[in-house]
Amino acid sequence: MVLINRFERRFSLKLAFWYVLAKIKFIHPILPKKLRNLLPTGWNFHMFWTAFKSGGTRIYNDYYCKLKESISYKPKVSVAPEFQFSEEDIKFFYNNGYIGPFDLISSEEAKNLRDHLVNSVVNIPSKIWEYEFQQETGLAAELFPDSEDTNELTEEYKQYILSQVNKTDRHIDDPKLLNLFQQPSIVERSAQLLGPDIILWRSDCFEVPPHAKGTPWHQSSHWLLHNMRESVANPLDREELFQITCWIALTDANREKGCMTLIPGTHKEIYPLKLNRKASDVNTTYRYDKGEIDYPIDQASHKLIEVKAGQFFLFSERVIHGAIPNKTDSSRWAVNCRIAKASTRFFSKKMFEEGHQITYHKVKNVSLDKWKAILLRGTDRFGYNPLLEQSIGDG
Ligand SMILES: O=C(O)CCC(=O)C(=O)O
Repeated sequence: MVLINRFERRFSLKLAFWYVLAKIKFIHPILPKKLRNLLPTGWNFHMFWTAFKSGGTRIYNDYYCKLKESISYKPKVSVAPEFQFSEEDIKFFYNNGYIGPFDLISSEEAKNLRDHLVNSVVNIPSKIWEYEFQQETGLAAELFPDSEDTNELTEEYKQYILSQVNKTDRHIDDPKLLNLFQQPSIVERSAQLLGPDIILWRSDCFEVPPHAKGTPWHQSSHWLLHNMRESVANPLDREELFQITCWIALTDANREKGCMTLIPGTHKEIYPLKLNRKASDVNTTYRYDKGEIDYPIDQASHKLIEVKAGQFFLFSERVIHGAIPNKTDSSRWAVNCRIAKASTRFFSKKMFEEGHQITYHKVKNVSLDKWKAILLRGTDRFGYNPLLEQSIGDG
């Protein structure tokens, strides 16, 4: 084991103590809350060992696992011919981590939706999320020590978080967005990959402003992302394909205008982040800017996903992805949604009862009262998630 400096050695010793304590579950109720918040309860041994060996300079921000090879590439449901995938298509998805693009709405409809989004959604305070601000605490703060200049909860920072919050899960209070995600073109294709019973649990809006640098490379299957300790997404089998993302362009997204880019095949394994433990040399608030993904990005072949306004593609959010810079004078807009097997439990009982923490955003007591999953297709035989009462096609 090579421990380069004393900060790293100290970190490893602390982590070993927390990891052992995390495994002794029966004593958790009597531990002080401050200590409990330091326990990596949702980590497996590989995650601990990687962080320990590296003195905390390599950290998983997602649950470490590998994707199992599928035993069959047959579509999991039969659908109308216009949405039909072949076995070759499904094999392509399993090998590469994406498929598409496909047509969804006309470019005129996409433009109208973009206008609606900009004028009537992302600038209107979300009624879905209530939260309070708090400096990063617990394990997340230990893992990602902030440099001094970002430690402040400035007004500017609070506005930034508000704008992020306003873009998240707006399908719950915006029928137009919900209706878009419920289109058979998306649902029927997703069901062939995931199975007949599927839910939508998260959506987001993404702007790459004129001449902005795009979205950094990342993987995002929402295992630990929120507080670095516990999983947000809990499928029956972590190594199965349990979730996919649908990404819909509301403006053209091409090599001039901030299109998505991904590294085919990287969805088969989760990679750690590389960090500087001495002091944070990265100081942006966007979560994965706090570390660079530990993958030879420069040597890999990048696939640009160029799409026209109104088209979408499906991908595994575990594939290493990002968006390239927007060189044009107008914003690139897109919306996405995460679609999962209905057997996946999102958020834990404790998160519902005690309020959720998104420590990397410096927010606590996030109320999940208004959060609901949407049954997109089939039935929910599990009852793990509160469902929004809305029939398909409403809106
Ligand atoms: O649209 C973007 O720039 C990023 C989208 C993204 O990261 C995602 O859909 O997971």
